[in-house]
Amino acid sequence: GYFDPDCGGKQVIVHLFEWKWTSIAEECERFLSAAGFCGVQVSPVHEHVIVTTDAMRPWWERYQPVSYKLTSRSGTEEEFIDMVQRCNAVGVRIYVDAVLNHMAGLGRSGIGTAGSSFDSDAHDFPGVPFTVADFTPRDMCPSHDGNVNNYGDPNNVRNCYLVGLTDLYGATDYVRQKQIEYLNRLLEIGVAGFRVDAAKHMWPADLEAIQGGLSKPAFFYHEVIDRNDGAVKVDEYFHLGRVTEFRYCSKIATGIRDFSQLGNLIDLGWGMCPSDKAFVFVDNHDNQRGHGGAGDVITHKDPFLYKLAISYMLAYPYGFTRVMSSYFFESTDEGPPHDGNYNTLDVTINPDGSCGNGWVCEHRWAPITRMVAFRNAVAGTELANFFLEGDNVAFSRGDKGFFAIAKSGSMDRTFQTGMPAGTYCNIIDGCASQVTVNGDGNAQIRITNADEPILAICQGCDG
Ligand code: QV4
Ligand code: CA
Repeated sequence: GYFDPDCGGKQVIVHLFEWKWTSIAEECERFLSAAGFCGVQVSPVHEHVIVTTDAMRPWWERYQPVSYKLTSRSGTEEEFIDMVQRCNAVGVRIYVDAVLNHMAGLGRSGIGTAGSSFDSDAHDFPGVPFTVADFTPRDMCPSHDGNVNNYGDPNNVRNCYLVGLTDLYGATDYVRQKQIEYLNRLLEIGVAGFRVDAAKHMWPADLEAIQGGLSKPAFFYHEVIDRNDGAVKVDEYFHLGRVTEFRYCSKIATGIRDFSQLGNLIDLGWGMCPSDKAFVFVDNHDNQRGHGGAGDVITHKDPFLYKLAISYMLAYPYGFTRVMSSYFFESTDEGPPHDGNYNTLDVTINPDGSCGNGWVCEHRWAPITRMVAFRNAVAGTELANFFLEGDNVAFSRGDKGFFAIAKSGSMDRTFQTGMPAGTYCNIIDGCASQVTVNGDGNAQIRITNADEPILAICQGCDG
C-alpha cells in the first residue's frame, strides 16, 4: 500500500547522492535530525555493474542492477543496516531508489559489486536469479532495434529496452515475487519508502501488484518524466503514490530567472499535477548534469539563483519537496569523489559547517537548512497576501509564517504578514535582523543582504 510519509509532520527529503552509508549515518546524527529533515533518499542499494569501459566508474553504474544483494558502491549490507537503524533512531527516515524496470545494459557482463556474475546479452543474472524468461519478450516491443524510441506509444515506452537496459517482464508472478522479496527485505530493515526509478517504463498494473505484496505501507514516489510531451501521463500513477513533477523544475527556473512568471504559480495554472500528488524539486541528479533531457534547470552551480529557487520552493505550499545534495563534477559521467582508486571518499565537515572532499552539501547552505524549518512550521497552512512587483515577491502562510525575496538585494516596505503581533527573527540570517509585527498584522520588511536577499519569519521555527 501507499501512504504519505509519516514524517511526524516534517516536509523535506534530502537526496544524499552517492554518499556512503557510513557518511549518511553520521549526517543523520550530527545534522539532519536537528535540522528537521523528514528523511534521506539514498542511491540505489542493490548490487550493480562496475563500469571501466565506456566510462571510468561513472555514477550511473548504480542504475544497472546485477542482483538485489545489498552490497554496492556505497558500502556493505551491514553498513547499510547500521545506517538505517542509526538514522531511524534520530527520527530521519531512509528512502531507497528502487530500480525495478530493468537489469544491466546489453553488451555488459562480468561481476557485480557483490561478486555475482552476469551476462546481459544472455539475459543471465544468477545473483537473483533471472534468466531470459524473465525479460520482456522482444516481440512485445514495437521498435525496430528493441530500444525505447517512441514516447508516443505506451507499448514502446514500457516493453522496449531503455538505452539498451535489459527490460524485466514485470507481468510475470516470478519477477513480481523477486521484487516484492527485495522491497520487503528493505522494509524489514527499516526503510520507509521508495523512489521508483524509470516508473514511466513500467506498467502501472505491475507496480500495483508489487505494492500489493508489501509487508507494510510505504511511501512511494514514482519517477515519471511527463512534460506534456508523450503518451504516458503522470495521472496513470496517481493511485500508486506521488509522482515526480518535472514541469516544476522548468517552471521554477523560469520564474526565479524572471519574477514576472512567478505569478502563474498562484493558480497552479502551469498544468502540473495536483499538489497532493506532486513530488517536487529544483534539480535532480539527472538534470543537474544534462541527463534525462529535462530542460535548463537551476543547480548549485549558480548559488545565488539556486538559494532563491530552493527557498521559494520550500516556502510555497505545493507538493512534497526534495532538495539535492551533490558532489562537484566536471564531466557528466564523473562518479563521486574518490581516493584515486574509485573508493568513494568520506564526507568531511569544515569548521564553518560546509563539506570537504568534493561534496557540495547544498542542504547545509544556511538559507536552505533554515527554510526546511520554515516549511515544517507552516505545514498545512494556506498561502495569502501574495505580492509580486518587479523583482520583489512575498506571501504569508496562514498565521504561521511570512516569506519575502528582494532579488535586487534590497527591500524596505510595509506588508500584511497575517501573523500575530510580536517580534520575529529573520531565520535566513540567523536572527541578525528581526521583524516587528503590529497588532493589525502589518510589519516593515527590510532586506539588505544582496547575496541572500531572503526573509522568512515563522512561529515555532527559531530553532
Ligand atoms: C549505451 C547506448 C545504447 C545501447 C546500450 C547497450 O547508448 O544505445 O543500447 O549502451 O548497453 C548508461 C549509458 C548509456 C548506455 C546505458 C546502457 O549512459 O550510454 O547505453 O548505460 O548500457 C542513468 C543515466 C544513463 C545510463 C543509465 C544506466 O542517465 O545515461 O545509461 O543510468 O547506467 C528517461 C527515462 C528516465 C531516466 C532518464 C535518464 O524516462 O526514467 O531517461 N531517469 C532514470 C534515472 C537515471 C537512469 C535511469 C533512469 C535508468 O534517473 O539516472 O539513467 O535506470 O527520461
Ligand atoms: Ca519496461
